[in-house]
Amino acid sequence: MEVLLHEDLAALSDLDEQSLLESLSQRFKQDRIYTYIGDILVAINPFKYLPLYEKEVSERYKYHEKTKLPPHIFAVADRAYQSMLGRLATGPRNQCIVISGESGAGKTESTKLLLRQIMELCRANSQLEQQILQVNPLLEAFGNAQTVMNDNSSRFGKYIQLRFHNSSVKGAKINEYLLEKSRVVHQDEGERNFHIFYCMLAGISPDDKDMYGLLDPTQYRYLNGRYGSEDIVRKWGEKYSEVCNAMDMVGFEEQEKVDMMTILAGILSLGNIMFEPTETDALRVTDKSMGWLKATAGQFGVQEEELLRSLTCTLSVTRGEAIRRLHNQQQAEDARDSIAKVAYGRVFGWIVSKVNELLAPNVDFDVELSEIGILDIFGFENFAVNRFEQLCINLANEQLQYFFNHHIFLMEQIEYKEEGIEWESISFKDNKPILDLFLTKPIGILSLLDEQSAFPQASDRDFVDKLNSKFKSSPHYEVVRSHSPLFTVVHYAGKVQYNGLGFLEKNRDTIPASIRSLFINSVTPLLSLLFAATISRTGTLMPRKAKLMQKADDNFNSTRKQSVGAQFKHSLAVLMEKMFVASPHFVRCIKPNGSKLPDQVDNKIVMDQLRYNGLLETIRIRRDGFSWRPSFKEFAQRYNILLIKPDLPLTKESCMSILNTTKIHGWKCGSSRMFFKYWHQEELARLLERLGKAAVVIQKDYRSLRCRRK
Ligand code: AOV
Ligand code: MG
Repeated sequence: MEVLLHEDLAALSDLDEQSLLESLSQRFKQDRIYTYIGDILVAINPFKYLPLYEKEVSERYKYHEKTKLPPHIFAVADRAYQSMLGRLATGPRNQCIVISGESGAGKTESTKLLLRQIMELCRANSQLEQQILQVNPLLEAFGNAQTVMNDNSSRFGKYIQLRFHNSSVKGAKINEYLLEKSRVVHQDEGERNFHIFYCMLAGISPDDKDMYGLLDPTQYRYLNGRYGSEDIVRKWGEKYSEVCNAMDMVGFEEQEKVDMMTILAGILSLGNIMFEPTETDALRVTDKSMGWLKATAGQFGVQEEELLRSLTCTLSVTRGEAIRRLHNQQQAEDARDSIAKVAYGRVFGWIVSKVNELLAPNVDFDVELSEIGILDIFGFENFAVNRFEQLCINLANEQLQYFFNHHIFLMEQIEYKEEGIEWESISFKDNKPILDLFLTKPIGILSLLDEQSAFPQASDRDFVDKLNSKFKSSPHYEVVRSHSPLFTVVHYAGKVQYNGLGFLEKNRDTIPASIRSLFINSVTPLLSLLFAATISRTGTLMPRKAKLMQKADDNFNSTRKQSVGAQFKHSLAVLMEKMFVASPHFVRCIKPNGSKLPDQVDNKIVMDQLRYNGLLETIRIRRDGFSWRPSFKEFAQRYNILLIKPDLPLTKESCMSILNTTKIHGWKCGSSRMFFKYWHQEELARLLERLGKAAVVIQKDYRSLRCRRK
């Protein structure tokens, strides 16, 4: 029993898959949801309230000694913060906390707890710290939604950068990745639209409801005619006031708030516009939905005729001549849905840019500031139907798994070899080939998608045929025989079958010029601003001039616009660049069962996660390996004080003499660096601290002696 309850699995001498599962689930049954593997935290989602995060607990974990307290998410915050201050060890000052796990495993909750504890550690209790915490409800309302896997599923990825000067926070920046805009117009069985729609409808006052032209929630097609029980509606109502408070706090002006809500109402009305063919070639709005057309035009602040035109035809310019092409019914419905998606996407981007303005008022990003980044992306997904969005989400998870592998297995073992450390190599499931399948140029999945997207006549079928012909012999790809354009990717976390329908359109994501000019001419100030300016990848609004120079967006689809896939690939690469030069801290979230239930462990589901996360291999490398590897110079510089010889040469011999004065054992010496176990860092920090205290005592004694002498 004792062994089963071990808090650090890396300390166990013998462990196989079964006993690993057993240890974790025994601990889980006693509400011990956190377990260490050396310096890595494993967190199992309890799906219930646990009294683990009270003020008093938070206090206890501030500047704590890891071995003295049970594993905790607050401990990760503490470690990142102290490392950022240079208190714990050598290494880069910038830190990143990487939280991974499949959808519903607890990443977003962990992120919130980490943020809260880091803000507690800064202590100053300034307005900025409060603001950093308070923007979250706003982002979640607009960016999260209920899915079959998670009632509060993040439908965008975020990397939060906290910037510090010494110990206090000076600013924060949120980078958002790939909001799942398609959710605005379509949700699968058992899923919902973004929270904000339900919150708004539940929480708004009757007067405001009239002002925005909102009707009964069950009327709206984009909400699938579904609303919720009284209990749920009450909760949404409460959430709405939270969102409104957050908006006030972020500093939205009254008019901006009104505009934003009116745009949301407009999106809902727009969704109800239906079309039917006429006797001639033209298409008309059904009689029943004429009212919705009028309502939408009013809410968007645009001319009804102009809205109708942009729904029912496309204007293109060929050799200086404007040519109008009438839409068929499908094209009109697509135009309607793309207006809804682009409007929602722009509102979201604008909110993020407002939040960033608030959180980094005067941060000069050139000044030497240190940083803690927290990455909370959308977890690995495998639904009944998987679309372009799932492909991007799963690619991001693939990239994160690679980052983990690279850090934990690859770099470490390469250094053993280079430095002549005796080592029995530990194999791990390298997912580089899967990453290459997506990212390689010119024949990765994303490049082929771009290639096909560039042909106006190409179909989704053509794209999938192309994949089939290129990758049919790849071990990570499977051809699917079907009338639909299906294909399967064998991901690190399992096989996912994708439906290629809509891939080309979603990847192109072009806004027809008529829609842009429709919105630019809107009398709703916010709407016209959102389309006159463009929103950069980082979420900041850029003036139109800069945008034109960047050629980011296009008119009449004539200039080349970067595809969604290419943009996403680029932002992942930028993110990885940032993370590779920081000291990483890993939190591996595990979902105990597939039914969102407390106190239940589904052995198969957990075992699958342990396997694809490579947790057993991680335990082995943390147990046998040396995760901290400072150069002789770094080590001697920092710890020469233990020998009380500040002018010690920064050599191997000095490192050895320093260590020989301590009782620390189990370290090794390479050809240019030292090799330490993960716990050595703390032992050395303790020695330094004791020495620091001793120095204070000596100083005090000396002073009192002098006083007495006087
Ligand atoms: P995710 O971020 O990993 O999924 P969340 O953090 O949203 O998952 O967690 C899902 C739900 O599990 C939350 O809404 C809570 O109800 C519950 N939960 C998670 N962690 C805790 C905890 N520490 N204590 C109590 N309940 C918890 V996704 O965003 O879908 O990939 O995209
Ligand atoms: Mg989440």
